[in-house]
Amino acid sequence: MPIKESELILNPDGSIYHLNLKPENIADTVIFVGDQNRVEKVTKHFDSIDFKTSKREFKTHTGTYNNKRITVISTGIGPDNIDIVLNELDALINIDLKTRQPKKKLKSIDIIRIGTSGSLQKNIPVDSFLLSTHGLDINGMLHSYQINKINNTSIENAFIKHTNWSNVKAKPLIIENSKTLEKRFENYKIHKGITITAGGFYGPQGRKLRLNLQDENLNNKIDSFNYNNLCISNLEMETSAIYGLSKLLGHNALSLNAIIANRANGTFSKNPGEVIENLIEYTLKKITE
Ligand code: R1P
Repeated sequence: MPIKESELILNPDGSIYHLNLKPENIADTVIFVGDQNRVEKVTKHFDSIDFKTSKREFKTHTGTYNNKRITVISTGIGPDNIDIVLNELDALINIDLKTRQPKKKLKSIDIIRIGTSGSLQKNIPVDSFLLSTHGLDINGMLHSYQINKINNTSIENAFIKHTNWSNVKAKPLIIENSKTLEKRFENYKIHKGITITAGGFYGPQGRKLRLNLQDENLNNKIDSFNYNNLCISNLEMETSAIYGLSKLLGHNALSLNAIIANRANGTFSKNPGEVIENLIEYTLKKITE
């Protein structure tokens, strides 16, 4: 049965609904950034750019860097946007948009997030790089899918017990990165850890301005969580959604984070632009090595 027009929505020119892309517009290596203005910060390094488009927060450039074709897409903020970007990107690759049927031979792509993030540990300072070994999903988006083959129940249960997690909130899920990509991008200077992906910036990440929080001590409990030497290193808003949907759809994903805030000692980078630029250059070098 073809997928109905209401479920797989195409624009009049045949491009996919939100991303405004056609299958030929994307490469097999895709870099995600949050901020639209970060797309140019990556593609200014390219030898050439052969395609550009944008719609809402989703801006895309495809071009060549050191003879490798790479696509850069801005995802905007949050796991809800990742749901749109991953599903539409996969549809461009693995669904025949003319027949509206999944292709017989499915293809995998590499997805690398270059993001910013706040560290939770004193020993992961501002201006350092962090590679997410796992995404710890506390926002609930992935529960809309059948995730029971990709999550890690024993770590989740330890986290639920350690934090006395409220059962009115979404059940936490732990999803691993692509180990193949991790091996390519790690080096002795990069910190590693579990990244928590929250569904908001303030209350969901334990920031208190004028509103009281459901659990004022949550960040302290998160800091002290340790499961067989796995610790929670940082908080942001996309990684677990990227890891979860990539695993379900059969793609390889890795999240790299420029640490611009340290929540443990209250510091913020004096030059966040520079650490992001350094991470962009590092990522491009590793992609083409
Ligand atoms: C919040 O300010 C945003 O910054 C972080 C969070 O994950 C969230 O998207 O990442 P990006 O800078 O990659 O968007």
